[in-house]
Amino acid sequence: MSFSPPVDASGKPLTSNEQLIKWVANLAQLTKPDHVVWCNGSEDEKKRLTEEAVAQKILEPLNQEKLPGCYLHRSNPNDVARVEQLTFICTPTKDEAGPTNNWMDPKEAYAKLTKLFDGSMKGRTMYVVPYIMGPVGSKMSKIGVELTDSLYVVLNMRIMTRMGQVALDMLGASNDFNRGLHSTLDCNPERRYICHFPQDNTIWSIGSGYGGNVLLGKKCLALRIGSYLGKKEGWLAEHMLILGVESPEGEMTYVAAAFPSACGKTNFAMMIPPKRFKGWKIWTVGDDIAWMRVGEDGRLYAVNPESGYFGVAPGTSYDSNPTAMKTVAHDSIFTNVARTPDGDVWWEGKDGPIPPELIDWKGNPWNPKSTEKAAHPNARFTAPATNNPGLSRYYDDPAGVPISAIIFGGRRASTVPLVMQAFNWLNGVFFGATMGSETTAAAAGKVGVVRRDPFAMLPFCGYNMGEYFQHWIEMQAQITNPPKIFMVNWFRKDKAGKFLWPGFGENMRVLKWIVDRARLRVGGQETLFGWVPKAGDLDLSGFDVPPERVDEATAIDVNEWKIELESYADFFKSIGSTMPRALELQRDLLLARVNAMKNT
Ligand code: GTP
Ligand code: SPV
Ligand code: MN
Repeated sequence: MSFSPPVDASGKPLTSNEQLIKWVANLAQLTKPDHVVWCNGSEDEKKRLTEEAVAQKILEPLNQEKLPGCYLHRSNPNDVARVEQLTFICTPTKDEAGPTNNWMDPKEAYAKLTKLFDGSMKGRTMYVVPYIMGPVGSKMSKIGVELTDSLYVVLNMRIMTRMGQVALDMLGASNDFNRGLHSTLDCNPERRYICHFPQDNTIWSIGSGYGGNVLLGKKCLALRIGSYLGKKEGWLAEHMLILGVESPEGEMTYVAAAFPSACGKTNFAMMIPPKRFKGWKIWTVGDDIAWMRVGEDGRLYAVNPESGYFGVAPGTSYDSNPTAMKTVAHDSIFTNVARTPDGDVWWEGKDGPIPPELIDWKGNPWNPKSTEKAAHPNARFTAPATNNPGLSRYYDDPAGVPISAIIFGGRRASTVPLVMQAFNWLNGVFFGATMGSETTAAAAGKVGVVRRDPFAMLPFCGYNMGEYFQHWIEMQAQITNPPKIFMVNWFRKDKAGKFLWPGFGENMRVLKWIVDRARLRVGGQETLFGWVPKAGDLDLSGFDVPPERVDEATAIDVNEWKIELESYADFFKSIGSTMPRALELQRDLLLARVNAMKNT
């Protein structure tokens, strides 16, 4: 069998990169596929692979009149989310991975996975998927090649990354590419491992076919390996959306925001401002990941390494996120959603009446009396960024966009107010480092438990979390023109357990204050913990929420904060010797202020 790339009509091979060809050959010898297929990213190839996926029942065509170019995929029911307990950082020492990551010795990991990969592609095809994370030709971009035996992965990678010939051309003869290997094997959780080898720029993933476990450009390269490279090379790889806010006068302000998985990044990045904000427009640069470097003017510039959205379907509707609904209307892949008898898609929280009958995400008949959900709570759509009617025209700019504000936000039923601005960079890093959030369906495990999720990076930081905090602190020296830093919470609840703040488009009211603060043109009230909007600073005109609910959403309860600050102690201690003293002192300072307050 030939492991070499095929030639085009003129006899020119896709690539003559010897290191790449040799590496593919070695891993093909290990995994023993029947065929090796190099992907060039062309339309013809997409058509052919889609037909194959349909023939193999990996994809099910949806109603091509209602949803042109759209397909449904049902994953194995045991394989519906990222698996954090099976995700490993394989560094020479355990300390390099740090206390928040699962660690495996690289030798042991390679040995264990080599056994599993041996012959894992027998009877199957190995696809060679070259891809770029980031705009073509940008010095911020990185190249990866994923070897996979899953057509679902290939077709998703085609949407989520700049895939094919374009990547091989950018790579040229260089050996600097991420080496990704993936095999679905028998999709058995007992044989499921997602292993990262930062020192080798290598990712091996086996035993899963789902999302962040297998689309190796996304969380594995763009965040885990990316954060490691960022530390080494002096930049930031973050779990952040990037959006541009355009005012009616045409002023553009770029904002990056880190919210944990399934906590509102896609929705915020595609927000439609309410009527009151006539003439305001939100442009999406990215909805999940930001790579940020300091520019010559001392500002932080961000690119979105991805070229598509792997977004949460449940809760997405014309009411909550019309931009997303338009984005997924064609050429999209739906995973684990329900299907209507006429080949449309459905999920909990979609517009309109609940259909009387459906095929649920597992492929079983469903009706409104069924006790189970029709779509899996972590059901997703994969859609090309270019489908997005609100796509920023700078989304593809190799230079990135200049960031004026960074926002941290979690899903918190209490304590954390609607919005607060940090006093300074270090205080902002403290906001990021102490972020807490209730767990969601984006990862396997119990949902709704508050856990610390620093920078929304707990599952995605590829090295020691304490050193990551230190990296953020040290970046200040480089960023002479820094963005302002904020904390938000869209998820605070009243005593009856109802959200106090309507969220979604109404978040524009908060964003407007953030933009005005970043541009130093609106007031704020100093509190013990940060700056908050003064009465009247938040634009609440045309808002149908009673003022007392807004007060409750924005309130800061010193007693709750005392408990909150005290709760950081265990977390900081768990980071161990790498925990930056400067952040511990931030906590001590705030606690001292709380205590002083209580004594007066
Ligand atoms: P990942 O793709 O997992 O990283 O998630 P994400 O951060 O992009 O989250 P997404 O925007 O997909 O939102 C996840 C869930 O949060 C959806 O079910 C939304 O309905 C809900 N959500 C998003 N924004 C808001 C908001 O402002 N308020 C409330 N209450 N819910 C929201
Ligand atoms: C997340 O969990 O943060 C996601 C989905 O964006 S996944 O690609 O599965 O990581
Ligand atoms: Mn995410």
